[in-house]
Amino acid sequence: MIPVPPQLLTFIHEGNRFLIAGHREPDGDCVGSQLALASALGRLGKETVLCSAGPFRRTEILPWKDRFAAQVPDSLRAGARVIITDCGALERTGDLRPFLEGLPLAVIDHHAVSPEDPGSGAVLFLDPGAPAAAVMVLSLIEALGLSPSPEEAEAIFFGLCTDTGFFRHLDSRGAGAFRHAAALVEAGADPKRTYHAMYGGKSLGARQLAGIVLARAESHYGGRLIVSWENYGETREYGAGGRDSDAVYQLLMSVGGVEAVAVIRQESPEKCAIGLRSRDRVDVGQVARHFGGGGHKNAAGASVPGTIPEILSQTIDAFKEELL
Ligand SMILES: [Mn+2]
Repeated sequence: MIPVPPQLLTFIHEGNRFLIAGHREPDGDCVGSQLALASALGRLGKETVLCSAGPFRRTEILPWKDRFAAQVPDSLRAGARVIITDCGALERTGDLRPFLEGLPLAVIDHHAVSPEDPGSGAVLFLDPGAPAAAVMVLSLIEALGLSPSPEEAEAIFFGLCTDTGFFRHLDSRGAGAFRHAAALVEAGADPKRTYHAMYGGKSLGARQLAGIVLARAESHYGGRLIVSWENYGETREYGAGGRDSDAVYQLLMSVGGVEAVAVIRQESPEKCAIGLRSRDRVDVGQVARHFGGGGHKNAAGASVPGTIPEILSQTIDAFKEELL
């Protein structure tokens, strides 16, 4: 792991008030790393404001929704510094961006971001090899001379489990994640509780919608790519209890011979989100960037204007380079 840059410690020591933000449509790593960071800075006597543009779509993060502000009043922006976690640039913070712009900025991220993305003058702690932004926050907490509290350990463990699919996505280079996991469990994290928080609590409607998406799946490139979709009406009818895309990806990725999965979700009548997963060699991050999106090699996404049939055929085409 890349060590915590001393400039980040200085950035924290010299500030009194911190706006702690992450990417729009937060996940467990984003929320967990923000919560742990805010808690640790609070123990150092700093004032913290947790903020997120939302929307909080995933059921597992709903319990923390009320801790996050969607807007920051000027009175709290005064003299504040910004730290974004699990997020490499202000544009990924969505509607929060106007509240964060113009303030001193530090970035903690494990996505493949280029140092220019956050803009000049930002303090950068970037480690594309880290399994989750949350474990980078753990390193930061330790570098600040603290040990994680039980609540911080739980939040960081939640982030680590989210981004590793409860350790399923790790390979033979993943020993560090297990060392972090052991330390976090010793500090108070509870794997059984975290597992139920992550994978329980789904609505029946979300499972039924997953069934519709599965029934519609079609294979391309000789079975190496599977695509499916859900329309706006279905998202609204069944999806109110939270989406269950992880279960859909997991089931489709387990089909013999499949190398990548794309699920298109109509977000509004004019716009669709493309969710992408892959195994090993196929780089869906590259496919997502083709659509102006981003992410990791094996998990990525983009938000694209257009109808489902248009985006479906564009998505299949975009895999040509990876699969032909
Ligand atoms: Mn992450």
